[in-house]
Amino acid sequence: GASTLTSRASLRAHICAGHLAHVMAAHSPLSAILAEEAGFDGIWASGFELSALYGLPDVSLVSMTRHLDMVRSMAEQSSLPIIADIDTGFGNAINVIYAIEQYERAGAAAVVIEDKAFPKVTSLLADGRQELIRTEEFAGKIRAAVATRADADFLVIARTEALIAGLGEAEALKRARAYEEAGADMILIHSKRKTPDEVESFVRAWRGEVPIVIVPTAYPEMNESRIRALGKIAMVIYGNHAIRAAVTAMKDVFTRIRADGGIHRIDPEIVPVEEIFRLQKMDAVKANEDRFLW
Ligand code: SPV
Ligand code: MG
Repeated sequence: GASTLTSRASLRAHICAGHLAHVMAAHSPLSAILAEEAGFDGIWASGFELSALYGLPDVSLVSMTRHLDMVRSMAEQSSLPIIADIDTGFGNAINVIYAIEQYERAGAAAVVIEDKAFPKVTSLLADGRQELIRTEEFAGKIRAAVATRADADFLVIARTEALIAGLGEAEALKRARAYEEAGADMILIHSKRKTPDEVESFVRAWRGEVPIVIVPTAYPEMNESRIRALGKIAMVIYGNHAIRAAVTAMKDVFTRIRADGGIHRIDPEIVPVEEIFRLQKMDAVKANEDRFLW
């Protein structure tokens, strides 16, 4: 898009100016490139998507180094700010200190840390076994993150799973308040309710100063015009639509090739190999061949 954000400073400025940041999940540098070309304002380095890419459930199995490596690889290929999903922060506040140092160096613009116990269980599962840590303990993790960041524009986003865990709005508000006091730049409120009412009620009741982040995967009717009308929300994350799009497309194409007995019918319906060359920046290789392969 015309107003593509290209740094930590611009992400913070965008949010402080009251604009809504549109953030797309990615699970690879290639999906990050496509999200940038589509005009999103940021990349969600989703733990769910990366777990799924490895064929694993999202239950703290993907190590910090594996996730960090992906963040670095995305930062090499996309200039968009990367919002890193660091789950529980890989342990206690001591682990969070190391994680913040690493993610900041890897080029992330923000981290989201959630108040679940390690190992976490994925949020959207209907009967997920959800366990939260004490509010004071999680506030300590947020204070550790804020104290550790070197760049003041690096955003520390505190995510409460109180609604996901079925603890109710009062507990969610109490936790969000404590996390704001601990220094969080934004509060992510997550819900697996199929309708927006639970999140809308939280947002209306929120009296804090910091803006809210939502991930409306479970309640897709909460579109951008409804989000704007509600106010207080500064970031919307489309949490797993890159991996779901990839699965949809691959299933369809693979099935068709088997059914058609070859690639002859699908060929004109998928991007040509030249489009992959473009995404790989093969033109730069050609130019360098002319310059240097003498
Ligand atoms: C993720 O994308 O990894 C998230 C969002 O944390 S959710 O899967 O809905 O918990
Ligand atoms: Mg996650």
